[in-house]
Amino acid sequence: MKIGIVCYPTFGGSGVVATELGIALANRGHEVHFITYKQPVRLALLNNNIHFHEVHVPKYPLFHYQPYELALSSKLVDMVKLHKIELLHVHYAIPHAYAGYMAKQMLLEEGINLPMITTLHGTDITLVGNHPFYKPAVTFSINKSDIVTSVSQSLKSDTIRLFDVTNDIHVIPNFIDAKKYTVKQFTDCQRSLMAKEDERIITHVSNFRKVKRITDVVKIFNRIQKKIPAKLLMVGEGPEREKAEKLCDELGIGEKVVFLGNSSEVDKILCFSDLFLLPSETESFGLAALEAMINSVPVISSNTGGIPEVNVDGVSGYLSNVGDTKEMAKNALQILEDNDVLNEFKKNAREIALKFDIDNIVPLYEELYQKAFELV
Ligand code: GMT
Repeated sequence: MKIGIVCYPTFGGSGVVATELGIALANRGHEVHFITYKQPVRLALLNNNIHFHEVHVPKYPLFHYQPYELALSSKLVDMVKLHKIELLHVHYAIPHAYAGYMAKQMLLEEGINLPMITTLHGTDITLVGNHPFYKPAVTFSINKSDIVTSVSQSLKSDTIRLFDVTNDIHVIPNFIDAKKYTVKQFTDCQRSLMAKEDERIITHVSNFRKVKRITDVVKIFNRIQKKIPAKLLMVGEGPEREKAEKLCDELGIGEKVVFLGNSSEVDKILCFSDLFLLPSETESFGLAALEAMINSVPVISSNTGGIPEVNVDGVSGYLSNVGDTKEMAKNALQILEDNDVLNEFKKNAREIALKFDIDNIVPLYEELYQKAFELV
């Protein structure tokens, strides 16, 4: 099958999922075309079945805002015709589902009936998409997609609650490629680079937006480090980073917290981590938690959105109400203070993560692609 994938190419959950899905589809013999404004960060092009087409938006003095949707729809039309793409899979509703639908309509004028699948990822529904300025366009593009998927049951419920949806929503959870995480040797981890032998390593990975509650990460760690020797690794970049750095300074824990910025070595960092913190305000799925879990890292998280569908309370970690940093720290210590308990949680975290293995999930998308052809 020739599949066009539209996604955000930057660090961020939806782009990562779209890229990993595209790579998996290519490995299963499909021809995959990524169409976006930059090469996705996790995309290596050394594969005959993977192609990348960059969307350019020329600057013009009249434009206060560059019309990316327009450039994207035009590029989609051109690429579909040039490469005989048979199906479009757009990730993140804004503006991809809207641009995809416009491309679909333009192609229809030329007698090409292209099925379009939209995958909803989270903030396109819960934060941004729900804004009155976007809502009519998001509702329209959800309802006009041939097939809609959401990455969790919780996101499906949110979509139905917040939008006037007339389309069915299929839940297909996010995934990880377990094969990638089996060959690692403990010696590859180079734990000693980051912490002393007696220190527990606690990690947070995100894009440091407000929704991630970065200062809660620092507050939880502050309580932990008062009881046991520990180090906090903060991986990512974003608007809340400075606030978090200031808080570390105020609490006098600056030396125990390392801000690593964006990293392409997240797996290496997770390999030597003892605990992962995800106290988000909302999270449609929590791919970062799943990536921690497949690396045998237990998760302390909030009990919001789709996180409970991934992190199982008392098994792979613990879940608390949003903002309850005191309880989160208490739960973290419960896991970290005893080696046997920690090892049990580590084992469980990996076992649960294995259920989300790519080999179980990609066929679900392939089935829907077949169904999409029957619908157009
Ligand atoms: O919030 C992010 O980290 C980025 C965002 C995105 O769309 O790029 O992530 C959302 O999609 C991810 C992949 O499906 C989910 O794992 C995240 O939970 C979700 N983020 C939120 O809902 C806040």
